[in-house]
Amino acid sequence: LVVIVEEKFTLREVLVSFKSCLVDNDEDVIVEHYLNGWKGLVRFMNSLGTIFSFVSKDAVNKIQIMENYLKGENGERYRTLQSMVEYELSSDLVDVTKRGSHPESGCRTVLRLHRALRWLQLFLEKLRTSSEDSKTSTLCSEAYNDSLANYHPWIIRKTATVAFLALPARNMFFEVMNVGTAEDVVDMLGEAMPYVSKVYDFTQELYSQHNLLDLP
Ligand code: 1Q0
Repeated sequence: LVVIVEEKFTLREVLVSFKSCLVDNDEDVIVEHYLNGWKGLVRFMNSLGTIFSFVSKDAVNKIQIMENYLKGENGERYRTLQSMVEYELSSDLVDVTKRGSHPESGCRTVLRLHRALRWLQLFLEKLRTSSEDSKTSTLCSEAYNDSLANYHPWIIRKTATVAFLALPARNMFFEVMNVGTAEDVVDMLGEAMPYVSKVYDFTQELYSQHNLLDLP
């Protein structure tokens, strides 16, 4: 007898998990928890349908790269974003101006996720303040154009734009989030997004201090 247990899973838990990333008075981010937040987001992404698998595939790949560092012999150096940046920079493990012998540094890998987190922030904020008849594809592509699109070549932008058209409607989206009524969703986003913002802001500041915002 095989019993399949459907795990109860809500977007609230995922977003709030970003809270546990922050340590030392919000002056550092635990990489393992950051990746857990991302894994939760990927699960939501996958529940939206296979069209989005080309997006989640890249995110999964980047999560995997980071998990390998964490499991590796220098795993301790990758415990927090701050320690990762210090370690990789001081050991010359980052391609700073053009891709070379370190195409998959932790710093450049996290930067890709960090930029995607900005998209998420913009998109969920739009969703939170949207009216009932708003189109998710419009909200999503506006958020994308103001963030990730600036780092993507034409072919990816084009593909992403087509994929957005397949996004479910606003009420469907809210249902998938599994937090209750539309009103509950709006409340939840208002409560949970500040955690995501804090993580985003910290990372942005750290990367800007070390001139890492344009890593190839
Ligand atoms: C829900 C709608 C999804 C829309 C996602 C927006 C992103 C769209 C386009 C991304 C295409 C990515 C293809 C690969 C790009 C890479 O070239 C790029 C750069 O990396 P590299 O190594 O080539 O320099 N990679 C990235 O820019 C990273 C992109 C990761 C995007 C991951 C976005 C995952 C977000 C998931 C959150 C979904 C949760 C939504 C809430 C749903 C609630 C029901």
